[in-house]
Amino acid sequence: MAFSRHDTPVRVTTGPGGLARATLTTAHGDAGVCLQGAHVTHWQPRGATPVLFLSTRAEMAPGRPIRGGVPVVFPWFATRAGAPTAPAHGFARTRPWRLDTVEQAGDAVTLTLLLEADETTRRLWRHDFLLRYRITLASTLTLALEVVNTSSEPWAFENALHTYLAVGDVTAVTVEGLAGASFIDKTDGMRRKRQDEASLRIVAETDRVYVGTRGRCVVDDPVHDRRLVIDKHGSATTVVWNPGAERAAAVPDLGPGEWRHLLCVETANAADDALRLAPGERHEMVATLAVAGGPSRAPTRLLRSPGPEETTR
Ligand code: TA6
Repeated sequence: MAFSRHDTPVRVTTGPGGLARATLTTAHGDAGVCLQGAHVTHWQPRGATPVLFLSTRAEMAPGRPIRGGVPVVFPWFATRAGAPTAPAHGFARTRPWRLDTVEQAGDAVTLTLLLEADETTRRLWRHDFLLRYRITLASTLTLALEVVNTSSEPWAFENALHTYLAVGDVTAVTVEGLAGASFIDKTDGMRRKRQDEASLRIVAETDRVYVGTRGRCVVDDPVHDRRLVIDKHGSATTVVWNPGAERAAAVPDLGPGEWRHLLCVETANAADDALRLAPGERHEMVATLAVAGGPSRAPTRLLRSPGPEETTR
């Protein structure tokens, strides 16, 4: 269906801190996207509590990262190797992106945002690139990040959709989908470990980079009586992060006690899974978030097997 200005499900306004913000409203729910960072700050399916955590102390200001929602991480994950003063998680999350198109198909709406190299990004990372990010709000939220090498030489990169999920009480949730996977434990000197437990419980500060993990994760939240289902493709890394009480107290843009209400389950390519693109090559990573009922009333249609791995490389 062609997009018409008269029934636009998308409004662009100036939000807190003077940042441009797109608000999406469809029959399925609402979402908010800050054009700085192409940062999805809000997703609330109709009748549900918000799926994404956003800190009450999130800083909304030009050039500052936002605590919560879905920061887009590129071209390096966390601290850049050999450059400890480079901005954590790269620059994509703090650069102004361009809203390219709004498309409507039935009751789904897709926003496409673009980011290209400029003088600021070249000062931090010398390569030319194009990022194309498609955000689709339907009954699910689908986030598709395409990376294109527009330069004349090959380069390597890491990326992540650093998704802050809103949970009732992080100490009560379980994360399914990572049994037997190897991870780098950032809370224990980057030691390599294996998850022997069938499901993960958050009992302390948790900061794990699971490598070689391409499957679905399910966060079972008994307090909200729902399961958050994350399907992905083009991603070999899953990051699970919660700062725990002590570390959270030192994070200035997190409100008191808010660590309990967030769990990051990130769709990524990082560490061993960093990618390399030749000139003209592209790569797509897609995360689809869905809400299913609690264990007692889970609709099985959201619990199908993930589709085959699809990348455009
Ligand atoms: O993805 C997990 C992580 O890398 C943690 O180590 C933690 O630092 C978190 O990201 C938040 O990073 P930020 O730069 O947003 O404070």
